[in-house]
Amino acid sequence: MIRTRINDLLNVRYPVLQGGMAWVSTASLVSAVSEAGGLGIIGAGGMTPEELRENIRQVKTNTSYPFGVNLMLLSPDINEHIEVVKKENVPVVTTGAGNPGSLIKEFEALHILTIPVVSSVMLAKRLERLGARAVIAEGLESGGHIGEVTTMCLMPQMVDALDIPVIAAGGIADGRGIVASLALGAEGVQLGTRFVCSEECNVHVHYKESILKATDRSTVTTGVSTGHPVRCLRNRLTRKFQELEGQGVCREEIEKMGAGCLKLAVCDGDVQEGSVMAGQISGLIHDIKPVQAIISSMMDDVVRVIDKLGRLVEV
Ligand code: TUI
Repeated sequence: MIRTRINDLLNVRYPVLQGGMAWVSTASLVSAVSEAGGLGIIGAGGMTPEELRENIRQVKTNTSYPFGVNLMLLSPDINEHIEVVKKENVPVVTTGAGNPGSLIKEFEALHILTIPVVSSVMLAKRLERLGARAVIAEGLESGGHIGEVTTMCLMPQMVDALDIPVIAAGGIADGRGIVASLALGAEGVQLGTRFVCSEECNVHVHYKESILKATDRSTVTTGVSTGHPVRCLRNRLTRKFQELEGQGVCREEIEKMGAGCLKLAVCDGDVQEGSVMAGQISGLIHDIKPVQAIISSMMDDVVRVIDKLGRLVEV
């Protein structure tokens, strides 16, 4: 059993969070993760305010364990999403793709824990000063919208710079990854891609199969020229993106092309023209399993790996 400040902060059995992925993290996945002892997180990005409210209510019906909502700060509906979260008694909010700033105090007053996802030490320190209760440090191995530093380099620098607990994200999909994160000073981990390949995740089966087929070099980063880098599995869409970016096509044009592509892959299963956001760890994922099996076998592995490491020490 692994116990850190995150267990008590979030009131969870395992310090394991499920990434609040837009279009992917809906009630069925979220409640399964919370039931299995982790923290399931609804991805508000892509949802209408009504859909978000429905998903929150569904999770509360399915489980009495804590859960969270991820607010994608670039969402056009962000203000309405904030109102829904405030009204529906959501215990934990994570934020992504921007600076949550003054939201932290507003949520804190309502006893909502705010845990920003960050990809730089500078922003993390600012958010700690503003009252963030923990941060999720996301390395560039992650799928979707990413920063510029790897988890390996980001984690120890975050841990040294902050007093609040740091949760590692990006490149973690098994017990070894969790132990490595703990070694770097993490008090929790967040996994996205691993949970996409679960039975309870409602993405199109073609999306899951693309991840199962992936190897270590299957992902690429698009949108670097627009200032919004996004990691996806290589396909016809990413080749088209790279061609346009190489020709210096303007940011607006490229972003217009990207809009709606994630939904196309997740909902319609078009894994050639759609955006199949997934992390660099995709190549490690070989099966689709129930969430409970993913979490329990991973936590068993954590104990085995730590035990093995202990035996490396000569006395
Ligand atoms: O948010 C994510 N990952 C995402 S959001 C997303 S939805 C999307 N759909 C289409 C195109 C683009 C995105 C898919 N994946 N991860 C959390 C994260 N946040 N990673 C990095 C950051 C971040 C970046 C800049 C956090 C703060 C930040 O601050 C900038 C500032 O304002 O200081």
